[in-house]
Amino acid sequence: MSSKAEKRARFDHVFEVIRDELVEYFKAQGMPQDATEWYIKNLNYNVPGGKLNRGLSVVDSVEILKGRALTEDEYFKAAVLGWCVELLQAFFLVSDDVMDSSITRRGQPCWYRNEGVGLVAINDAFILEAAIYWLLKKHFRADPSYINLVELFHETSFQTEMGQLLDLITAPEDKVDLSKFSLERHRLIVVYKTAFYSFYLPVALAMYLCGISHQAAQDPYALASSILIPLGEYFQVQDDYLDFAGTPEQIGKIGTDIVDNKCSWCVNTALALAAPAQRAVLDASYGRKDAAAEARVKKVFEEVGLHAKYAAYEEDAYRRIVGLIATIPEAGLGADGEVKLQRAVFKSFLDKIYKRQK
Ligand code: DMA
Ligand code: MG
Ligand code: MG
Ligand code: MG
Repeated sequence: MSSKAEKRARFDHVFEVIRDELVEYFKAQGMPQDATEWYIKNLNYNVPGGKLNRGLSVVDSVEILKGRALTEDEYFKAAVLGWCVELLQAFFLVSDDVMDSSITRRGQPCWYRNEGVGLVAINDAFILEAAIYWLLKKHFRADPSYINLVELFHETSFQTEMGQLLDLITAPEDKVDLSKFSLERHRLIVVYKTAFYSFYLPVALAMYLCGISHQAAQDPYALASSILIPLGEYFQVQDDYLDFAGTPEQIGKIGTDIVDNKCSWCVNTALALAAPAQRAVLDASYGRKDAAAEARVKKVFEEVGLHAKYAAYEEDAYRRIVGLIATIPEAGLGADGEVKLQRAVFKSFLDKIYKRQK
């Protein structure tokens, strides 16, 4: 197997190919020079440059499922699907940063904060999403998996949008009410806003591409989901924790959850541990657009021992997910004569995020 850097370079090359295809189409529609330059800048600024965990997981999963090196064409198709997931992610992140009033992303200003962009970012997000369906049609129109791929992207987008709705209405800007928060509410938010698109989607795409079919008894997709949704929940707890504990240099973004009144893992965990005086500080200072208030909240997070709680959560989540992976039969799961779902798909994804620092 090639090194991590080689793998990434090969994957990055496919981005250039699909970007150029999209730009050619854009020009062929009669779009003038200024619009074309804007579109190229949107694609280059927002699509590559992340960790690529989601996109690379499509390729890795296809390789594991097939159990052999991919042909040039198989690799390209898996990588196109990987970039479709990264396009979906770019679409969500550009809009998420507007809604969360974020400052930086991937170590640069959020797209909407660029000179002259502002609310044009809303349309730029839509146009990133549109690219997914254009690419699926171009590269998979004749593939037996085509309709499954299209439906999966649509369903997953709907789920993510439900999650973003829950995230936003649980965090009203003008009235902070911590009694509305709970770990139950948090779980629902993170499963919908993150787990489906970040974890189930890449693996299910790989499964469809490999021709794995749904089964009435012991459906491989249901089994995959039963592992990937908890994995996604764990990933978003990491994201919440890093929003508080990570430095901007480390995570590439400035944390905004406390100021934004978010129902994050951190505040829910702190609420369960806070003494009455600490609770009073949280009630008075959480969700306030004020750096001193944010610092008081962070101090309470430190006092209640959030770092140790998180370390314990992470160990427990890891063990739990390893246990879930073991529910897959050692020989794999799937219909006779088809590619079978393998434990290694999930182990590979878990290893990508365990103890992540960014
Ligand atoms: C992430 O929520 C969910 C989506 C759909 C982007 P978030 O606001 O916690 O993400 P981030 O911390 O990256 O802004
Ligand atoms: Mg955000
Ligand atoms: Mg958000
Ligand atoms: Mg976050």
